[in-house]
Amino acid sequence: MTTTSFSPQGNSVPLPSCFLQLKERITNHTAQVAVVGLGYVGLPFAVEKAKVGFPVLGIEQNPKRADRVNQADNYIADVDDAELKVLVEAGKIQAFTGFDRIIDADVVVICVPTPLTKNLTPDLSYIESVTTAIAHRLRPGQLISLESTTYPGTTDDVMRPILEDSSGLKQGRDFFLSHSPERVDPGNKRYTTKNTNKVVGASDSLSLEIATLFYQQTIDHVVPVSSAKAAELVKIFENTFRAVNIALVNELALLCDRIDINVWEVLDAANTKPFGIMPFYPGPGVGGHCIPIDPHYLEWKAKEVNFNTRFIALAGEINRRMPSFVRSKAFRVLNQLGIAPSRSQILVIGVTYKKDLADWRESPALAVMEALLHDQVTLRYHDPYVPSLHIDGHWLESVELTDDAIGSADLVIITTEHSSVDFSRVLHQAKAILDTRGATRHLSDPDHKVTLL
Ligand code: SAJ
Repeated sequence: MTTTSFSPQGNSVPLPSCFLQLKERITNHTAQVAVVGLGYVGLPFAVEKAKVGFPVLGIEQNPKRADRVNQADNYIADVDDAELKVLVEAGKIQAFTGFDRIIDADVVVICVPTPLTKNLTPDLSYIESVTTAIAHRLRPGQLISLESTTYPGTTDDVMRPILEDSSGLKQGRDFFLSHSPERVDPGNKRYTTKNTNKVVGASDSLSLEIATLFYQQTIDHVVPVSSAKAAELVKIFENTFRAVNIALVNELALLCDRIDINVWEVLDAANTKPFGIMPFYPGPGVGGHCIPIDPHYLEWKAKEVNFNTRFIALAGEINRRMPSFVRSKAFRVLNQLGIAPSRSQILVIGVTYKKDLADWRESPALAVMEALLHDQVTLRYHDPYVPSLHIDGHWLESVELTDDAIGSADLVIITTEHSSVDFSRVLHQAKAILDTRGATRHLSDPDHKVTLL
């Protein structure tokens, strides 16, 4: 193992001994890894590290979650129950709610939420509080790596000062700091934590080297970039790319509604082009804790240099408009049936933010349902993943999708197209359907029951 590096003047300088020790512990998988935040990013990450032999400490603020991990009671769909059980029973993964054990960690990976405030500005409170807790326990030879999606500059300009000022230690000499954005597509069975290419950035060469080495132990392909802020921007660009393209097809759906063209037929045909296009489809809006949120982190940062990221603002505006468009289209259908909305019975199918997941955070279906409830619609919903919901003072329980539940509704609105739902049966039994996901677009509809978004 090389023990020297070269200064900008070309002189050979000895590598810090703490760097060499950390490198050795990472290479032989004895490095103690701490994962802060055991959610849909942190828990799968912890499992991957423990599977190759790293001892993993989970730091989870929610005591119920920490207990469930220690009982090997899995709560993340992308984690294999049996794998977690084996690792917990072998003592390879332990969860704690406090930060005291951080001092034992050689590598600390931070996977905490980065939400927005009510006026769409970044809320770094989780990152700041976790970084402060780590800083009070920081010791030479530790690698701190932020995985949370955030604006360019968070790692270097927010975290680094907290870590250095509280500890008196110096990045790149005493401790190492990197950004490696999570790239988890919840529910994606093909791409997992292990085989999803991973970008890693750091603003000094030793931090970049040691972070790249760390991620290479469990991820097939690691992509180093020259700085933490470049890595932060990579991820924000990825999500902005999606938000803008989803907004483009949503805007196309709004136009097609005006000029009476089937937007699904147009998109399906456009996507037959073998190059230069990528499938996106309209929907009732954009949910989850990434796409509707992350681009606004960049929008906020750009404003600091008096730059208006117009695509991000416009995409957000169009995507946020979709739930009210669904409401207005539903009322148009009811009016054509001669039914006043306040006297109508509506069944909503699917309330999660996207199909085959039990996650309804920021789900556009909830915005649609809230609007319908405001209009005194008699509303029921069915979602196999969500047994009950509390919306705007209403407590609703998912109804069984019986023929009667479908047939007794004046209108069925499909807001999430779960694979477990038999949409042919829904089409057969329903009086009328507003399909916001194109789930029925390839089914025969001789009685013209379906209105597509
Ligand atoms: N949506 C549409 N039309 C589309 C695609 C998506 O309306 O053509 C909607 C979905 O229904 C959902 C929302 O947009 O409500 C977001 O869906 P998504 O799959 O783009 O986002 P997430 O949050 O489930 O996962 C994404 C990742 N997804 C993919 O790459 C396919 C990826 O962008 C990030 O790794 C991840 O967010 C993250 O953690 O940032």
